Amino acid sequence: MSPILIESIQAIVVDLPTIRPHKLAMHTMQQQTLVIIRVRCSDGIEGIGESTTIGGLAYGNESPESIKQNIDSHLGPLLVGQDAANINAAMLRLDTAAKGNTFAKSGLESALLDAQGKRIGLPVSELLGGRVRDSLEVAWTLASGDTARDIEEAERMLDIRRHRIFKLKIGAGEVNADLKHVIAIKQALGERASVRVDVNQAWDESVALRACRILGDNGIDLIEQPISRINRGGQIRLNQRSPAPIMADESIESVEDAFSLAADGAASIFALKIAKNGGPRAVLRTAQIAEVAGIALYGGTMLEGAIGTLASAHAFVTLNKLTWGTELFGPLLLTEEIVAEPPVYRDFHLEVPRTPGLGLTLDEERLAFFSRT
Ligand code: MUC
Ligand code: MG
Repeated sequence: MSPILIESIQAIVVDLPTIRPHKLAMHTMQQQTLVIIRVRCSDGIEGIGESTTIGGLAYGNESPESIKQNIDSHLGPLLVGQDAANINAAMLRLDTAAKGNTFAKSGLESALLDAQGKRIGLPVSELLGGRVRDSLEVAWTLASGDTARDIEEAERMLDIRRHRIFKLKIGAGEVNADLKHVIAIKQALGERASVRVDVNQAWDESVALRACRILGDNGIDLIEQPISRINRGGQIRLNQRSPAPIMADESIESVEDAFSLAADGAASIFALKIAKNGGPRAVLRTAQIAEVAGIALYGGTMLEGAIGTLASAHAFVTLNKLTWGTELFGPLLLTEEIVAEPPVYRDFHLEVPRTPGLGLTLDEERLAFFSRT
């Protein structure tokens, strides 16, 4: 039987409005930009994927525009004409010819998995070895920048049973004001919620040593990426001294980063992100490193829309243990959809479809409407 070939690859930049501004240490998002990947195959099947980042180049090394350009000029042409069903060979070809570019590779790997799942009638989770759960607990990020508004938002989420884990984005402001903001929210929510912070690398070690102690002493459950990804010594010391566990996020830009963080004892929790590792298969390698090193896991997001969110979710439902849950709420931050059936959030969880592939269909009209030409 002749192989099914990859016939064409398209990367489409889509700008979508958000429900409110989303304030991170390095950038305030006023909208979100997705890169949607379409992989068309010779058997008529199309796979869809997503390569999305935050704040142009503010967060990572790839921007929506560079992702599209690198797929159009380099990565796409390497895949056209290759066997669509051999995802190992396709990704090896990309890794051999192109360094880094994990966001772009993640969207391509997701699209190949989606196509293969549709082809053989299996959900992506089953292509990845099989799921051990059908839904994932989902945290919400409070990032309006205003304490009273954040408390109101958290209360609403608890009332409608959508979220009971809250991550606060801090680090943009003065540290004592940030600590006051976090403690006020924890006091308002009490034992009804898990409250965590993400500093997005904004502190230096001298600030972080004191701040982590205060946060831990005030009931904050987890501290994400308090200092620069470059300061490995500082991360090791903080991991030993902080009363609240330290999670690595920006420190992991590849599976190799995950290995060296684990070897150095620089974090006790890893944020798993398909975009940072190069796809749903690649992120599971990071998860396996963590598992054997005794590092706990959390299902992270780059605030992707429905496609990137479900590509992540299909990988995360295969994990033995996800001690810290996930933050796969990206689609809920957007006011518009480009898929026919949005992901289902119910009772603090995201439900992961059992239909073939990722379980999503593009809404062509809406995609065309929100695409940059
Ligand atoms: C990050 O740094 O974790 C994830 C959730 C959120 O609000 O921001 C992102 C990025
Ligand atoms: Mg983070």
